[in-house]
Amino acid sequence: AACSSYRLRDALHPLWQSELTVSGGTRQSPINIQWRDSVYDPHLKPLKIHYDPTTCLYVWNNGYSFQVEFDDSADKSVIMGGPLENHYRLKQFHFHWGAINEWGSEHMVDSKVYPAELHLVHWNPVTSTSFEEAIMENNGLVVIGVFLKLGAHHAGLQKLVDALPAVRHKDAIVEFDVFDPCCLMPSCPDYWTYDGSLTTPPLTESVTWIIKKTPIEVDQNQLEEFRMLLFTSAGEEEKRMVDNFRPLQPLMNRTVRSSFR
Ligand code: 1SD
Ligand code: ZN
Repeated sequence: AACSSYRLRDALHPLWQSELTVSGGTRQSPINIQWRDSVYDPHLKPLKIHYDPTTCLYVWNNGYSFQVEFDDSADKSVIMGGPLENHYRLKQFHFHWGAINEWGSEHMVDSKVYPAELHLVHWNPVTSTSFEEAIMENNGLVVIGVFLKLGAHHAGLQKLVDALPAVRHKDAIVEFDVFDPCCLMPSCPDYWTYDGSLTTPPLTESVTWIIKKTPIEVDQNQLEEFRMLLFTSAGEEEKRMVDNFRPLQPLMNRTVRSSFR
């Protein structure tokens, strides 16, 4: 029953009407990561993250999630190492979450679903001149995925949560300065990596995914603040921004590699 309601949501959400016309890909996201089928790769280096908190610009409600945008005009907030051949620039981060704690993440691990998932979206400044160009290129993007689980209050996340009432409606935007998204990263370095796609239109198969093994903890109130946001613009009949995740996609002919044994 839950499964068919996800499909109904997909069919009804305006963003998703275009998916019906996307032809079958071979490396779509998200996926269910089967721990025992993932392959340890000793050549995978530790992921290096250098974010400059002053490159953080604003937070906006794009009608599907809330997104924190960064100045990506220079190599100031970058990641390197891990499975990557060069550095990638941070463009934005956003979350996906459920109406209730029982679901919300896009990826799953051994069919376990988390209440929310953070995506930090980066682009390749060596092979592209802009984020928009990188979306269309093989290896153009790297998205780091971090699961959120219910637990302790997250002090770093709270600064962002406090900004959310200002962007309750679709298209609302508010300044959001000097934030280091590193505070949203689990301390454990372990990750899985695989070749996939964006999980929203245009669903291009340009993403190297790096999924952190260890979730971060957030408390119930913080998740409830996510759920207070709206898909709708001011003046429209209010629709809560919840269940903004794409259903699982087939693994097909792909291997998920792990940085750990
Ligand atoms: O869901 C996001 C979407 O909001 C947008 O940020 C897009 C990039 O333009 O990325 C997707 S996702 O594939 O990172 N989930
Ligand atoms: Zn996402």
